[in-house]
Amino acid sequence: MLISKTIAEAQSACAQLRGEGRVVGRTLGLVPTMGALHEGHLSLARAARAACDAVAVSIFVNPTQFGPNEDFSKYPRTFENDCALLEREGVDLIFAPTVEEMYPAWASTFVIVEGVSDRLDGASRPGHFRGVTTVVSKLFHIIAPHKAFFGQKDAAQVAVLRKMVRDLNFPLQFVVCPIVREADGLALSSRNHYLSEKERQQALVLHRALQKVEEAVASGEGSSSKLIEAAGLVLAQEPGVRVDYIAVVDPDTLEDVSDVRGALVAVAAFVGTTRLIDNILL
Ligand code: PAJ
Repeated sequence: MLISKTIAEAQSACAQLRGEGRVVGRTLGLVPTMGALHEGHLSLARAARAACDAVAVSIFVNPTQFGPNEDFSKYPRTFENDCALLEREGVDLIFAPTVEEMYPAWASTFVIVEGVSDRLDGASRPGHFRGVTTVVSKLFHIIAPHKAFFGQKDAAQVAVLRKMVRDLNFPLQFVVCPIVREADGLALSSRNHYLSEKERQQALVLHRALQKVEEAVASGEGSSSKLIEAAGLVLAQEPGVRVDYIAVVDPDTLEDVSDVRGALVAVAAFVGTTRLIDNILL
């Protein structure tokens, strides 16, 4: 497993991993991450390992997707442990650039997917998706993967990036993998590190609210406002939890829908000061 900190080194390593110059090429998969790896990230690495001949994982805490009052400086960084986990998964390359390597002082180009970037998390975190689309575009150019793997956990990110891939004709397959949860239902997240034991229990209410929505749909409820109300009642039972949004939307456009079939039900809430998200597809 090669650990590369520079773009030039990663580019030449990836050319080799793709088998360039050979009669028969090899498929290269990319898993972009910000590190602090858990089973959710590892599930993406395994999906890439199963679907591709070679796998690259990027570890980069991307400053441009954090707002001025967000957790960039205290975001968990566990690089040594991440490398050990990825080695075990048979990953070929870790690309772990510095901030200066990815964003030299002279760089001034950003990628913006208009419309969808301003909904759900984009509405709560202005400029967040501009940072995500810019860094993921750069990773796609540097690594040039045939397939790129993302988690359904970040449903709005999936919508924004899928649109970017279509709009800008990135020559790759965009693969979305299911949400990995703890046994009690909590969606795995690097930000779960921030939770106290009490908050960890309170955080379960996000999953409970989504389960309530699933039950309501199973018993015939088809009105999105009724589903939002039902989820809101469950979330309100946990006083330590402040709702950011509850939305029933089209999974591609993130616009509100009245017909809930195939809709994305997404919630975001602050547990103490930690902002958590979760979702289900109906
Ligand atoms: P990060 O939060 O590290 O997540 C990296 C990838 O892991 C994302 O595609 C995310 O959806 C996926 N993931 C996280 N938790 C998951 C879970 N419980 N189950 C399944 N997949 C999960 O998302 C980012 O980083 C960044 O925005 C990035 C795309 C790397 C750009 O900086």
